[in-house]
Order: sequence, then structure tokens, then C-alpha cells
Amino acid sequence: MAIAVEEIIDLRSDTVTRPDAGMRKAMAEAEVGDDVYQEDPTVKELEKRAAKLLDKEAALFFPSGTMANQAAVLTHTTPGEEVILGADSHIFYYEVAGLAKLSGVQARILPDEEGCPEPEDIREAIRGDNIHFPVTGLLCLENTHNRSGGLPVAKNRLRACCEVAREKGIPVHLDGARIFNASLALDVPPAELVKDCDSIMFCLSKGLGAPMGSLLTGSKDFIERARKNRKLLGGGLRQVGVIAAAGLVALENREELQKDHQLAVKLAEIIRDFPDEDLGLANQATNFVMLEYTGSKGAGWLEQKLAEVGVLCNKLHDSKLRLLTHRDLEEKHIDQFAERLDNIFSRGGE
Ligand code: TLP
Repeated sequence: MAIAVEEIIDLRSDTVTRPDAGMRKAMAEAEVGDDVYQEDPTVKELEKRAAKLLDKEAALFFPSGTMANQAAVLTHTTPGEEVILGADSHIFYYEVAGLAKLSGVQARILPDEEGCPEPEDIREAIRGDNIHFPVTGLLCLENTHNRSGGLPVAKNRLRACCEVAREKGIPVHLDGARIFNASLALDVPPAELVKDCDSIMFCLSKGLGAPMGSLLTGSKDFIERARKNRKLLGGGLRQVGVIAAAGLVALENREELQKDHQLAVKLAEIIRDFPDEDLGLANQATNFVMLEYTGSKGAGWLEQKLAEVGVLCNKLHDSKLRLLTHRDLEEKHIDQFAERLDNIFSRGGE
């Protein structure tokens, strides 16, 4: 029996959010200038706002989170150094080996299934003074942690990791693509959460709904050096105030991420209570829901079946699907998800 798919329910990522009417209006009315000459007033305003929000000296606008992360690594390190980071971190796992290709550094990966490496593992990984060893140049952390299922990393845990690095004079970069989700989930102001990190990247184009853009924040000196590296990476932009204007609106959406977290709880309950014994909830945190499917046909089969009934999600590995909530979804979409999932299994999963 074919199901009429009235509306696609896109749970692949919070990156699928589209700019709303208010954002588009702000974009149309934005004052602009040439940002390579640092003459775009809207970009400047956004950078000022971002720095203030995280209590850092300065900020720099980037087209994407990946470019901002890579520019941060490039700015903190010297080729031939070693960077310590989680085996499941976005910078290591999803950034096309940029560490090696762009910065010429070696990755020293540590277990981070729970969202963050152990401070003791970091301590052991930091290189000592030995003629055979590379120099440890940087520690990278991530909050919320994508591949562990959107886990928010507690303030004290971040602090403990940063302290180990600081003792050895090693800078810390935080991939805070979803730092405002972490802040809401932990009920800790964002500036306090990132206090011990030297540089922080956060994204406007995920749950906050902007069409593109990320900010890198840190000291004035660091940001000036990062500006040159952004140019090197091809990220020197011109009249980009039209995009920064959307970013300023996006920053006002921070509290609304709470709605995404609530929808994720509802989605998780549906999955947890689902009567098929092969299907269950692996975990839920912030706006992430991880569905576990242990049936013999595999999670790829379920991903395909869901797509056929208009539910899009991403397979994370053999038995897990990743479903993210975001601002373009409402409660009715979660109800529709439940109906469509029911339909797949009541048809015997054929
Ligand atoms: N994450 C995307 C994909 O790249 C996997 C997603 O759909 O979750 N850091 C973290 C923690 C991220 O989750 C992402 C995007 C980035 C950096 C990169 O941001 P963009 O996509 O702007 O380059």
C-alpha cells in the first residue's frame, strides 16, 4: 500500500533550516561594504555581538563551521606539530583530513564516545621532551558533541581538560558549532561554558536558522592572524553584510532552541515506546535522537523505508539512525513521524 506523502519531515540535520521571513527582510535591508577592507558595518556588528556573547576580545565571520575550525587549527599550529582531539570529533571525522592537508599537522586521537576525552588521556598524550617526538601544538574539544548524539559536555569536564592543556602551555580550540544548545541544556551561560578555551567556533546555520555562517572568537591577536588565514583559505568575503544580517537575527533565536530540545524528547519517547523489539532508543540529548535498529535488514533498510514515506534521516552506522529536530519542525511533524513509522511496521516492514 502506497502512502501519500504530503510533507517531507526532514530530520537529517538542523542544517536544513531555511531563513524565515524576518531573516529575509533583514537581509534585504542590510547595510553592506567590502569586508576584506573591513568596511562592512553589518559584519562588524555581528562580530562584535559574537565576541561579547562569549566574552572574548574579538570575532571573525566565516562562510562555514568547517572553514572556521580549519582556520583556527592553521592559526594555532605550525606544520609538523601534533593536535590532540577526539576520534569522533567533527574536526577529525568530518573535515576531509583538513588537519593534514591544510595545516600539515598530525592528529593524535583519543576516545571520546561520551562526548569528551578523559583529562588523564590528554595528559598522557601530551608529548614530552624527546628527540623523536613531534611538538603538541593544540587540543581541540567539541560541545555539543555531534557523533556521540548531541551530548552537552559539562562545564567542569571542559575545564578539567583545558587545565591539563594550560599546565603545558598548549592552546585549546572548541568546536562549539552547537554551543547554544549546550548552554541551554546545561543551564550555563555560553561565556561561562567557554571561559577556559582560547578560541571557539560556533555556527549560525544550524538550529539558529541562518542560511550560512559561523563565527570564530578569541583574543585580538589570534583573530587578526586568523583573518589572514581566512583569506588564504579563500574565505575573504566582500558585501557579506546581507548574510551577516541573517546571522544577527539568528542570534536572537537562541532561546528558541529549547523548543527543538522538547521536540527531541517527544521523538525519543515515541521511539523508546515503539512496540517492535528490534527498534529502540539509543539516546537523546539536546536536539539529537539516536534510533537503534537491530533487525537483520540493518539500519540502512529502515533509513530507506522512512525515506519512502517522506521521513529523512541519516544512518550513523550499521545499527543507528540519527534524527535531529530543528526550528522548521513542529509537534505535528513528530506525530506524523509516529504514524509513518507505525505504517512501515504494520505492513510487516515490507
Ligand atoms: N555538522 C553537519 C555535518 O557536517 C556532519 C551535521 O549535519 O551535523 N562542527 C560540528 C560539531 C558540526 O556538527 C558541523 C556540521 C561542523 C562543525 C561544520 O559546520 P559546517 O557544515 O558549517 O561546515
